[in-house]
Amino acid sequence: MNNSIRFFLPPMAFCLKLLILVSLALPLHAQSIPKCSKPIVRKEWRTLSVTERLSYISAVQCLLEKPAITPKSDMPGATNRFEDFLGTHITQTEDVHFAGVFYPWHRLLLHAYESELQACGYKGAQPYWDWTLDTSSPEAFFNSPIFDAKTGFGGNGDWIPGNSTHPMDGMFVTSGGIDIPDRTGGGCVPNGPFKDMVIHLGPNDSVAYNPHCVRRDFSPSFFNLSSMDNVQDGMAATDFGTFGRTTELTFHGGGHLGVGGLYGTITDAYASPGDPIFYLHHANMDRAWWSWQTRDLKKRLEDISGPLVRFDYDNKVAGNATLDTLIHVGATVNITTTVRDVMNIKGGRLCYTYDKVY
Ligand SMILES: [Cu+2]
Repeated sequence: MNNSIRFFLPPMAFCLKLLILVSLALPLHAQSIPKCSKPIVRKEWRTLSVTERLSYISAVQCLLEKPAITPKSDMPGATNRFEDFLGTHITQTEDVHFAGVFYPWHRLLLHAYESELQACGYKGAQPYWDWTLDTSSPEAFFNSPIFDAKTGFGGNGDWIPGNSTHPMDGMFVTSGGIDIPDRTGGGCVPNGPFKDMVIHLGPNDSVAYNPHCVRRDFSPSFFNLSSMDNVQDGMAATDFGTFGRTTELTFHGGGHLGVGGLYGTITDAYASPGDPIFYLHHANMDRAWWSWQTRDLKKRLEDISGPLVRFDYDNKVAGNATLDTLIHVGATVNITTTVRDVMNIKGGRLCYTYDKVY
């Protein structure tokens, strides 16, 4: 064998091996990770046509009519498909709030909920509620199209007196002891497609069978936490840890406490997904995270931190979440995956986008 051939052969063998490897790997790869070529587009509630809004509402009602899938042994109170999602939030609340997985976990939950709405015949994407359009005045907030009695989720509850230390007899304080000085309601959803809607899980961390109505208790000063100023403040964060920790308290808190006040369902840290508006609020949370990510996408598709144990911001108990940290949504879908899998809304298992970013 002359020198030139000897030189030639090993690379040749290597190339062949590579070719075989690549041809074996390609179809597998293509199968497991579908390409996201046509992402569905999430839009702001009021920009949907009336027909689109009504079809979203019917899909939520469809979830309320389908039987629960979660075994009664896990969640005795879960009575319908909507409450499978409520239950998965209740049982994981302490692991997924004030922790690094707050944003990734809720992204996964929303994706699962959106898929379930589509299984109910809904053709669109999960809409979001851009609260910054409604924070200019209390009137703007109260009259937001999201609360419309025909094409929205209904409005504020009737006035119920009381405060966190002296609630009215028989009333449960959902705010976790926070007092809400300018609250205005507290009663059951008074009108619209979800008038007097009943949920069977909660309040708080209970998954026992406990039928009670969904309540609203509008509180304008808390709602102001969801202002554009606070959104811009969040956008200015240069690392995910700061972004997540700050905004969970500001515009995240605004949507929850502003609509839920002292007695409202969406104020409840555990049972907040009992109010269907929760999903529009959290779609906007997700949009805020995506807005922040797109401002330096390459870097921020991999930027994750924040404590594994809630409130453990100094890592005295455990470390921080990483791309390999596992997140889980039970209920109907039963997905367990890594944070990495939900970092990109147009890759991996996710395939959606937003019409606009902050
Ligand atoms: Cu939550």
